[in-house]
Amino acid sequence: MEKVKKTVFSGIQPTGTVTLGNYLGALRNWIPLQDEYDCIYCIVDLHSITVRQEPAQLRHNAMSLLALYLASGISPEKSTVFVQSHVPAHAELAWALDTICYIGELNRMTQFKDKSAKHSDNLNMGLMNYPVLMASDILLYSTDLVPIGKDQTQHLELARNLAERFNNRYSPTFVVPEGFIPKLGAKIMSLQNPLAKMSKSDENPNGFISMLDDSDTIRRKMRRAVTDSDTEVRFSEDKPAISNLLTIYSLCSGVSVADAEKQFEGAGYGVFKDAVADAVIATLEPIQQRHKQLMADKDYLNEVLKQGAERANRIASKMVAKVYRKIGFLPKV
Ligand code: AQP
Repeated sequence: MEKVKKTVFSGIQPTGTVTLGNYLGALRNWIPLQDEYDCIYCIVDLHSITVRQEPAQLRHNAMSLLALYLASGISPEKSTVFVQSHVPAHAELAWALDTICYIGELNRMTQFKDKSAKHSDNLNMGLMNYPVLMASDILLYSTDLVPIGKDQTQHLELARNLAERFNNRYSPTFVVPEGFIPKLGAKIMSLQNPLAKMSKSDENPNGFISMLDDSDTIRRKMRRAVTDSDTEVRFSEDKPAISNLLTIYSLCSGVSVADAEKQFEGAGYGVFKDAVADAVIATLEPIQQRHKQLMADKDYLNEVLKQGAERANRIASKMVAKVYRKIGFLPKV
């Protein structure tokens, strides 16, 4: 049966507090899609344990991330919002996909190489398997479109390959998904190292702005942000630090990069950084207020999760049953 609306799937890991990078590169772009698509937004907690997590902190992070989704404008009436571990089909399909994914494909993944280097004391199978679980997340829901930051393009490509491989080996089953990467903000860089992406698990908190940082902290981190050698506020490849700040400024203020360059001509970095801080604060403050209210209403948040899990389970369990049947497993009696 033809779908009336196309399906969107995306998720964020509850590995810490979502950064401005996650927001500008991903979360923010999810909001307008809700009117046009069937959107499924997941808190991908199964992914998060590929790196060691403290249980109480993980529980808190997952709930706080849900509140951030809603505070940012995700509507549980329009979209399906749920926690990955509440839907067993994610792990069930991942196992089947594992058996058609080659070790060499996973060994090549940049994120695996980066995270292996960072967590050499915990080189677990999950870390390597991460992209297969992500493929499962996406393929379970016959997803057409996956809004992601640039860092996830390699993983999405694997999901497409696995979908095609399964379809060819058995029969057409999965939709082959397309990525949706924003033109501006697809890779927000660290404030301390403009050659590395802004990451919520960065050991140096000055490298990222958390969506829940208060205004003083945001201003302080912005003032400490590294800059490039001259004093010109200009977007260019040889000015990665200022180009990153211009991207943040443009996305938060709505002023185009070209207009911002004119606006800060001859102004110097100090004035520019303060203006970037103002724009970020103005963007995050209303979200933070709604987040605070939502966190005080756990009954509501739990109800959202319950309904989201029911909806997601209905779709996902059917897909797993179909896949298992095609593979040749005995049907349940
Ligand atoms: N710096 C970034 N700029 C733009 N987009 C970004 N994303 C992540 N960092 C940036 C996008 O955010 C979504 C959710 O990411 P995730 O939490 O699932 O995992 P990640 O990509 O590994 O993000 P982090 O912040 O770096 O998490 P940790 O530190 O735990 O590994 C994705 O769509 C991602 O592209």
